[in-house]
Amino acid sequence: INWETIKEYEDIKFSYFEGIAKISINRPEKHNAFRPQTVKEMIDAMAFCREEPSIEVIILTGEGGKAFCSGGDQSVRGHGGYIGDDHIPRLNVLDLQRMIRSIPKVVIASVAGWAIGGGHVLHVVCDLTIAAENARFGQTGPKVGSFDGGFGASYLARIVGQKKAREIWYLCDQYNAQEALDMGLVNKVVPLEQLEEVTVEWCKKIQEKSPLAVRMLKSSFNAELDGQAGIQELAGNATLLYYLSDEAKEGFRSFLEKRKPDFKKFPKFP
Ligand code: 1HA
Repeated sequence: INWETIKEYEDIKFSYFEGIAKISINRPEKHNAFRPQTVKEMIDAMAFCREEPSIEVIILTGEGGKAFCSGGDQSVRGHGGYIGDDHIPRLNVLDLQRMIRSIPKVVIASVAGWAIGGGHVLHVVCDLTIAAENARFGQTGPKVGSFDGGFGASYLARIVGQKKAREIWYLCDQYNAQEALDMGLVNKVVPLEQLEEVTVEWCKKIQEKSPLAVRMLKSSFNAELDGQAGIQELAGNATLLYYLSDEAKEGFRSFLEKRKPDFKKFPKFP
């Protein structure tokens, strides 16, 4: 696969192939742990993906084949968060999690090796996860002095059930790819050397489908779980569809033409 660089970054690779964008954490010497800069770059790339119409599906992954992401970089943890060059402690990965959920395009986590801690939560919030046989999953928060009580707890529990989610967090055990598949935590397990190929195949299958239908489905899945923000997302898509109708256009046109709108002519459905 001939990936073309979209933009150069320090901590991530951001590339494009036939409607697919790939955001790949590039800190393999730290098992792709993220620091504030890493997350800042991922947020920037995600924002680009949202705005760019030629990007249809997004892959989130890590370089090196040994790790997807091992969570927050513990060596830059300080008083109040993860500390970057500006000396300000941040938990900006939470913003990235929300972006992954709300972007109106499917995001697929392609996981080789470790998906641990905040890195585990990143795959959890993706729409789909394809795991290589060497993938290992788990949370470490209570071991290293952290916890993610947001999507990392409640959305994880929606996926694997309350008992299993509590086990994952309280025991901080690690789970292999087959165990992850068995608990519904991942969609598919493939040999490591086929990971990228199968991930791209899944992207292609999604790309053949009606983009508006897929978009509506993503926001529908979110709506049930994300409260008013979820409903806002779904409703925003309903507004988008409504704006495409002649009935909605009659509204603003009549205003501009300084006449009464004529909505009578539009069909009423049972
Ligand atoms: O919980 C949150 C948040 C909650 C709310 C809001 C925001 C949050 C943001 C982040 C997080 C978190 O992510 S907390 C959880 C942080 N992550 C961890 O606790 C995982 C730490 N790593 C490990 O447990 C292990 O490295 C491993 C099980 C993934 C792999 O073990 P292995 O194969 O024995 O490799 P290891 O030798 O440990 O790691 C290779 C190198 O990568 C080591 O560096 P070296 O000694 O060779 O110089 C290791 O220190 C480094 N490394 C691995 N993970 C991290 C890391 N360095 C910094 N931070 C890491 N997370």
